Amino acid sequence: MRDKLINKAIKVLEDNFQDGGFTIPSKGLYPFQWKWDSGFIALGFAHYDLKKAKIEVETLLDAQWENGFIPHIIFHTDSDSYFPGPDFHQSNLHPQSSKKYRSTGMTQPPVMGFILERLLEIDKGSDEMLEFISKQIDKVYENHVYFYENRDWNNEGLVYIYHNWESGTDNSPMWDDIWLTMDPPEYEFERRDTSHVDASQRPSKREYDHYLYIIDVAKKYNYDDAKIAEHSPFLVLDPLFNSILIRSNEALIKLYKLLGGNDEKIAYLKSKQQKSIQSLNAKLFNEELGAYLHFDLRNNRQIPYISSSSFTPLYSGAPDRAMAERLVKTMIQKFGGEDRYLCASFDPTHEKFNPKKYWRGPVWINMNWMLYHGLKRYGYDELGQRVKNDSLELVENNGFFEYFDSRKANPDAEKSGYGGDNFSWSAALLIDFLK
Ligand code: 9YW
Repeated sequence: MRDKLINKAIKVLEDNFQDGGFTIPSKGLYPFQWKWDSGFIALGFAHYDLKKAKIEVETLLDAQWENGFIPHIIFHTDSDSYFPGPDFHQSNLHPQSSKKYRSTGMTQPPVMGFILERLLEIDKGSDEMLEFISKQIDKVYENHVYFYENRDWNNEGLVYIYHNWESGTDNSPMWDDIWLTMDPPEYEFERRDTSHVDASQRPSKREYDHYLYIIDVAKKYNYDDAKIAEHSPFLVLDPLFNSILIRSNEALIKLYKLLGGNDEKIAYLKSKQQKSIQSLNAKLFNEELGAYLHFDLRNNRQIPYISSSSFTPLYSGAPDRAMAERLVKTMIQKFGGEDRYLCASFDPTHEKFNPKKYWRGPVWINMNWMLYHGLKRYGYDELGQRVKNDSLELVENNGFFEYFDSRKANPDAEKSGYGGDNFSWSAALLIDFLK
């Protein structure tokens, strides 16, 4: 069974690997290279084809801008099966954008630090992998410096996102109250996603109007970070994004130490790390709700909803013992009923929960992968194992879908896999789970 599943996962990755040296997340629906997908995908390749794992990382980092920024989508081809494409985003408005690749002018969670660390683990610390890392690591470091120097608005070690797509959790109910503060124009455009996937599993047209409008604001200022921070109607501190940054800092420090030298870079990362952890705990942890929350910088308040992102600080190592205990309690009480798979992307006890709609409730394998490692880090082995087993069961029963229904008895459908099929990170992380 295990081998059969791994072989199927390999087939998904092989079919999605493209000539240009990158892997699409899912055919039709997502025809380009996405930043955080690439990292997770590289882990799947690394278990059976190290060359492809390295190419995936290299191609992504090759699209880095002169200021250290790495875009969320690299448009390697002219595919028109996706909207909004390169002509809408116009990354060339930014003076330091890549001259080689067209891309978006927004980013995604900085996973590459911990991805490099995991690649070295998978390759058992080999000299070849260390050599590869030594060639790539400065680009990842520069990406972290970019974040701290340009996106840490209050100089508190926490970096902002200016668009919901930067969070990776596109249509989460987290943003609903922000949408209420905006009244974007009605855009005329042709949706492409809903020609590949059932519309009930995707964001609404009106939600897309908001997404497009924020991009237009950023474009008006040529994607200048300071101007965006001043004018974007959306400006948020995301516990997921910041936890990933913290976890990747930790990995970079470890890898630089292994490589030797680099004292200044290590010192920089360490000082930022300390500040980030302190502020994450002080500003985003909510004792009453027992979870880390998003912070809306524009409206200066915590957003009082719990999602799977609320637990990802476990992966970063930021929570102290008591906080970790509190998080686990919340996860079990609200997300962990016997009738549920862990971990729903949004609080199943909340009225905004929707078990079929994208980031408003379904289980995502990449989130589960981070939660598994986070729970293990704090010694919650049994709960971690449950997250892992649930992930495997969902994929085994339904296939390599993009997201899954968290209800064990699903009254709505025979299959509980939704969104894109043959989805790359579901395949890649299944391999990493099983190896
Ligand atoms: C979109 C590619 C991306 C992921 C995001 C996910 C989705 C794209 O797909 O966004 O058009 O909505 O939300 O996290 O990187 O898999």
